[in-house]
Amino acid sequence: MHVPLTFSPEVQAARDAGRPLVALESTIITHGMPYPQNVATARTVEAEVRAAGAVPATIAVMGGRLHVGLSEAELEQLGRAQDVMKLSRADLAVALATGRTGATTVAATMIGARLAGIGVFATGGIGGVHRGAELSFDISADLRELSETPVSVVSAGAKAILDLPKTLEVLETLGVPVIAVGQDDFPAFWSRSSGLRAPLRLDHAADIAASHMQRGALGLPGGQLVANPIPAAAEIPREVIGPFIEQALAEAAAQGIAAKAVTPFLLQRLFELTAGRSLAANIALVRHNARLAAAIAIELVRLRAAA
Ligand code: PSU
Ligand code: MN
Repeated sequence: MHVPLTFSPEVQAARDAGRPLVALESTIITHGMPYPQNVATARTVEAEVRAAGAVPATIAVMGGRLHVGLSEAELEQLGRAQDVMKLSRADLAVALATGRTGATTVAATMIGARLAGIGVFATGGIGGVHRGAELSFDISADLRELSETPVSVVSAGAKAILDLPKTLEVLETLGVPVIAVGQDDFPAFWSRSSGLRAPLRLDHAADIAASHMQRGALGLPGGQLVANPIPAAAEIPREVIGPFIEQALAEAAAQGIAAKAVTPFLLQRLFELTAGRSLAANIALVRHNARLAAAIAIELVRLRAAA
């Protein structure tokens, strides 16, 4: 059986010409932001990738096909749709086999990127170890995917809605390099610092690309978590966002929100509690990550040509 892969014309042309490609996820569109800001952001992020000299490939499952690169109309359709499936590693095959439409999480987008030969992927925040995981066992499949699938994921770290120390511990156990960019601390999405030191630091796209290639040469599976802090001008300081996070978490617990619904619930509540400020920060950091991912993609093409 083959994978029902569909490349957009733009992505197909980039593949044919050996141009740098950057994968983008779609759960951020369907479950991470409200309409219409979600579609506008997806377009802006794609434009950032192009302006930085690479080609964007937004990944989603539509009508039972794994799309790598979405047209304007497909992006709009996905962004408007209600009750879109949230597809992680566990769900991808069922969705494809049964002709469904769904958005890909970080884990599923990594799988799509690997199938398309794309080495780098830009997003906002990754899933991680949820607070209270010692009781709920809620640990995102994104972490294991990073240890299995050779794609470098550019994020702004992980949200403080998660248990960040435990998230870093699990990544260390899984052998995933966690690389802060331009600073020593692991960033916390809306805030530049989590107060925790990242295990590794690289300040240049060329080094991140070289390290990505070196992992392949070593025969190591898995990718890299590149943690790029939000631009200072867009930051929401930890002491400002902290109380809202506590409130959103308390509401999730009181309402019995569980499993796949946890992350979307918290994101929506924070959007409401911060009167949209969380969303503005989110857009700024994804754009910033798109630019870094494009720079890494360009370096990957250069290194592959030299190899
Ligand atoms: N964290 C965010 N924003 C997001 C997500 C996570 O700050 O949009 C999305 C991503 O698609 C991520 C997924 O892969 O949620 C993780 O969900 P879960 O925790 O259910 O694995
Ligand atoms: Mn989960």
